[in-house]
Amino acid sequence: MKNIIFATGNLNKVRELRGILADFPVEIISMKEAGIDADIVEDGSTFEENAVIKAEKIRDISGCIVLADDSGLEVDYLGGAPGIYSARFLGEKTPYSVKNAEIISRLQGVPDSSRTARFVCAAAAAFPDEATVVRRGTIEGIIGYKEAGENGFGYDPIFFLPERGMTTAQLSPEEKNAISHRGKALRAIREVIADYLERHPQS
Ligand code: ITT
Repeated sequence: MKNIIFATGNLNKVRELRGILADFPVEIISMKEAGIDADIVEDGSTFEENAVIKAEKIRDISGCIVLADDSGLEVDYLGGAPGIYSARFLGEKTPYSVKNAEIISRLQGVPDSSRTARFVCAAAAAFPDEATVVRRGTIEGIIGYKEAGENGFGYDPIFFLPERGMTTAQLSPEEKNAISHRGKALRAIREVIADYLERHPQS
């Protein structure tokens, strides 16, 4: 089976990706499993640019097909923040309970209609001999009034889906993958990789 490296240091992303691509006949290996320990500077100005930076850096090191995900939370009332800085918001090592509490407090007194937000995921596939392809997926919701749910990771406990009456941290992993930004972006990029592999049966 073909090996594809997933260029991320975030084990939650690896877990979700393995669920989303469970029926895709490729072996997804993490950077750690591939023995790659690279420091990647995410200095792009969009999710897409950062996803391409990560995928191409690891492609250059490994010579393999490489997938990368750059994602985050855009809160409309905060002008789209934390956006591409979602991992770095209030400091990379700050617990998400603190980051989530801060977002809730910045929205104190703001009504539901102005609490709109979205998760964005740009998924990039870099190839040894072809141009990199990037696809975006999003999911719309509102910022909740308190954390709820134990599943997922990061900002999931405050990302409330009005039509479901719960946060993405209260969905099962399968339910989240079926509707999430990451699920949408990775299912789109799966088509791109499948097409590449069909044209490169020996790769
Ligand atoms: P890599 O760059 O190594 O992949 P990272 O965690 O630094 O890992 P990003 O730069 O893409 O990843 O930052 C994304 C952040 O956005 C992530 O750390 C979460 O805080 C948040 N995020 C992304 N997807 C999310 C999701 O599905 N649920 C909750 N929070 C999410």
